Amino acid sequence: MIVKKSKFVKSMSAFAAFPGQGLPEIAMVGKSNVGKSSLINNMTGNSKLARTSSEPGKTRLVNLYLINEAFFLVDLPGYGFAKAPKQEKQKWADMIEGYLRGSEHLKRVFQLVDVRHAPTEDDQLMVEYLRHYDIPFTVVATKADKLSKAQRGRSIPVICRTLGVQPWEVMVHSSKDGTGKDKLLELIEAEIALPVENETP
Ligand SMILES: Nc1nc2c(ncn2[C@@H]2O[C@H](COP(=O)(O)OP(=O)(O)OP(=O)(O)O)[C@@H](O)[C@H]2O)c(=O)[nH]1
Ligand SMILES: [Mg+2]
Repeated sequence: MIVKKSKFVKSMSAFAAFPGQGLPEIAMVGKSNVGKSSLINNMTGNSKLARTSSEPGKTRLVNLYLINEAFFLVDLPGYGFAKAPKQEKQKWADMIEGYLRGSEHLKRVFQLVDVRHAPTEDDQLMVEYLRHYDIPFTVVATKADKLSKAQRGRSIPVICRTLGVQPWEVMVHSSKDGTGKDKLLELIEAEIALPVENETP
């Protein structure tokens, strides 16, 4: 798929109706600073679409981006940012959960993890949550540019074991050099072509 058009549509602090609702949605989930917003920018080829930062805790709302007038990429706040005030962390968790439970058109979640590190306990809880609510997800091991191929070969099995997924289910990605971007876009293309069936609870 070629992304020809991408635009910001809406930010929301709690799940609510939004313009264009009904089109399929693909959401980014992962700990703070893992690269969720960067992934959206990389996939759309628009480095200014979603705001990113080297400091964790940049995305603080549910942000919707309309792509090719055909589907939404949904950027979510991160979890696991230890230094954030407790109240703020709770707010972000409520937003993530509110969106994941509220959206009727969520087709797939991209569960981001840092390719360099074993997934955290929060990552494991998130994956358990997605499984529990039958939300299809793909593990995206990002920041791949930070490791050699050999190093990735050692770290992917750790990610697989920790999250209970198979190696061929993990998409290796880098927002810096574009590794894996085309595969992710193909996956989205296949996903949005499917009819909407089981709506999330
Ligand atoms: N080298 C490298 N850096 C990356 C990659 N993806 C993201 N980054 C950097 O990681 C930092 C965090 O990226 P963001 O996209 O803002 O992360 P986020 O997950 O949206 O973070 P929050 O909004 O705080 O939850 C930024 O400094 C990015 O430039 C990548 O693939 N490779
Ligand atoms: Mg972000």
